[in-house]
Formats: sequence, C-alpha cells, structure tokens
Amino acid sequence: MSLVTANALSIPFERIADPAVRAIAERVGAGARLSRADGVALFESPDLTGVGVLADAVNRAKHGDVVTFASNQHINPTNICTLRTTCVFCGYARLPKEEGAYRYTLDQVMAEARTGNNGMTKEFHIVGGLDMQAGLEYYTTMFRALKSELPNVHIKALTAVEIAHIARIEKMGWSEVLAALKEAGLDTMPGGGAETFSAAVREEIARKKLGAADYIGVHRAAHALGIRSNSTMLYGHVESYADRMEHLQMLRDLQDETGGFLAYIPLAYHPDDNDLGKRLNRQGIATSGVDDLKNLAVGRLFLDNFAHVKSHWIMVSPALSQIALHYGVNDLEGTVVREKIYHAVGARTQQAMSLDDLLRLIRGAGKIPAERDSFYNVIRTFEQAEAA
Ligand code: V47
Ligand code: SF4
Repeated sequence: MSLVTANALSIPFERIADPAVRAIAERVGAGARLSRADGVALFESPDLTGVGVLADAVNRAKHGDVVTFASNQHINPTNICTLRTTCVFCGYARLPKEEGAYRYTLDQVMAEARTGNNGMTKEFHIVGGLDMQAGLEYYTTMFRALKSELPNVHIKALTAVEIAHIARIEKMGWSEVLAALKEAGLDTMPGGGAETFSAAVREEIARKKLGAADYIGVHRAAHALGIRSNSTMLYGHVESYADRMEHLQMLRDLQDETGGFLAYIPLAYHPDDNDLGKRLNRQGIATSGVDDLKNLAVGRLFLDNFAHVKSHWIMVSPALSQIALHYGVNDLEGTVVREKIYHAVGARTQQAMSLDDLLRLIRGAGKIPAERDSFYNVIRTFEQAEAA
C-alpha cells in the first residue's frame, strides 16, 4: 500500500510571471513533454519562482506533501584511481603511491559498516576509485561479508564507471560482472560517474572516463538484470544549458526504454581542492542557489518519467535542500555517516544529520517526513511532531 496520495495536477498560473515559462506551463498542463529547447528556456528565464511553482505542481501531483529520506551510510573503500590526473574536478582520488592513498581491507570495511549509525543504517552506498587492485573478487567478497553479517542492509554500490573498470581488468562483459555482483549481494547501483555527458565537456573535465553511451550502456545492462539504479548530472563547471539538456535527454530516453532508474540527483560542482577549480579561478565560489534550484526544478519537469528527484544536502546545504522541497524535490539524501568524497573538494556542510534534524528540516518546509526503503517504498511517515 502506498502511503503517498497523488493529486491532480494544479498549476498556479498566476504565480508565473515570465510568458515563456507560462507557455511551457500550459503545455505541461496539457500533458505534453518538455523539449530540450523548453529546458534551455527554463534555465534562461529570470522567473525562478515561475519555474519553481511549475516544478512544485508536478511534484505535488506525484507525491502530495510527502518528502522521503533513507538512512544510509557511505563507505568509500578505496581512493586509488587510474583517472586521478584526468578527472580534473575530483579532489578525492590518489595515485597508488601518493600521500593519503588508501584501500580498505575487508576487516576495515566491516569495522566501518558495523558503526552502523547506531542501528539507523538501512543502506550502504559504496563507491570508490578505479583501483587496479580492487577487482571483481574484492567486491564480491565484501558484499558477501556485508550480507552475511548485516543481511537486512541494502547494498547500493559501484557506479557505471567502476563496473566498466572491473569488466576491463577482469576481461569480462558488463553483464557478466553485474550478474556476479548481484549474486554476491549488490541490490542497486548509484548514479555517479555521469558527470556531464557532452563529449566536449568530458574531454575538458573527465578525459579518458567512460563515455556517455557506455555509461548509459552499463545502466541498460543493469536494468536488464533487474538491478535498478540512480542517475546524476554534475553541473556548474564548464557546461552550457544545451549540454545539460542533452544529458537529461539521454537519461529520459533510457528511462523510456527500461524504466529502471529510481531517482535523478543533480550534483553541484564544488571547486575547492581540485585542478578544475584552480584552472577556472573558482576556488571558494560554489554554484549559486538559483542554479541549484533550477537544476532540481528542470530535472523534475523534463524527466517526466522519473518518480523521484533527490537533493543532496551535503553538496548544496541543508538550508537550500529545504527550500528545494518547493522546487520539485521529493527526496533528501538522508543521514550519512562519515562522508568523505565531498569534503575533499570543499563542501563545508556538516557530515551527518540526525533523524531529529532531518525531521525538523522537512516539517519546517510544511511537508510530511517519511522514511523510505531503498526502492522508495514508504516505511513510515512522521505525520505529527512529537511534543517538545
Ligand atoms: O560522479 C566528484 C561527484 C559523484 C566532485 O546515486 C563531485 O544515490 C561535486 O554520484 N564537486 C559521485 N561533485 C557521487 C554520486 C552520488 C551522490 C549521492 C547519491 C547518489 C545516488 C550518487 O560525485 C561523481 C562526481 O559527479 N563529484 N567530485 C566535485 N568536485
Ligand atoms: Fe576516479 Fe571517480 Fe575521482 Fe574520476 S571522479 S578520479 S573516476 S574517483
């Protein structure tokens, strides 16, 4: 049974000032799909409120006032990565002999997993670098051990880029690797590694990284095996609005084909402590709040075949994520234990949020908090604030 009540689409046209956004809203009201040009027009519009209320209307029609979260725990087993010098936006990766390089042993992974956020953890989000010493067996052994000791914890692990890396070093096909990982305990895949699909942008910020068609190909292979996955887009670096829309189009097309994506998560580029930030002279200058909200809202509107749009509060701050709940977002990245990747590139936000803080944040936006499982089924809602 779904605890979420969907509503009829009701667009407050009177709150949309820009005629270009209003014209798009009329088409959305008539059930039409947005074109890429519509997406560019929404990014270009000065009417942030208009874009927001439209995305909010679409979101409310799907999810009512319910905002979900999951209690997950990030584990980053290795920061050793063959693309360390060519993914110029990444501040996390190290070469094998570089200071700060690490690869966890199984015991270290298990010790970190056992911390378990006081029993709150329901999902492990496991991603890391493209480490030549971390092949299929490294991960199948890890997943088996995790499932044997913590059988109820969901494993969301390995980006498409890591799957392709394992396939390459093991001389196996993507599907073969995915099937072996699934058998060992992999439940779903995260959306990382997408960056921005445009070939020109990839050449500039992520040369040598798995290309767009192959990222899509790995997700297609996963979906065919019943492994659902998330999708992301890294924005706010050198990409244009047209690049963003090309990216969203590829995600929407695959979703039309497989229906295997669970959620879309735009990721705000952080410029500190990475080569790209230095090259762009952007250190200390993160994405703007307006652009963060626009990316979430346009994602909600263009990806009409996606149920869930998630704001990652570690990247954009809890305060902005709270406001984003009125811009098309229905899910927040939940309590996170000892998160590392973003704090290596300048995220200044707290590293974990308690359940109480998360509930306060969602209720403060006038929404109903609900804990979900990793497939976005609502487990329990928190309708009323407990007496103080
Ligand atoms: O692909 C790396 C990004 C991603 C930077 O699927 C950076 O549920 C900003 O995809 N500034 C990995 N971002 C994380 C990811 C993710 C996060 C939360 C939830 C899910 C999910 C997936 O992190 C990478 C890259 O796009 N990243 N460096 C940076 N300087
Ligand atoms: Fe490696 Fe991923 Fe960082 Fe690129 S973004 S250097 S693939 S860890």
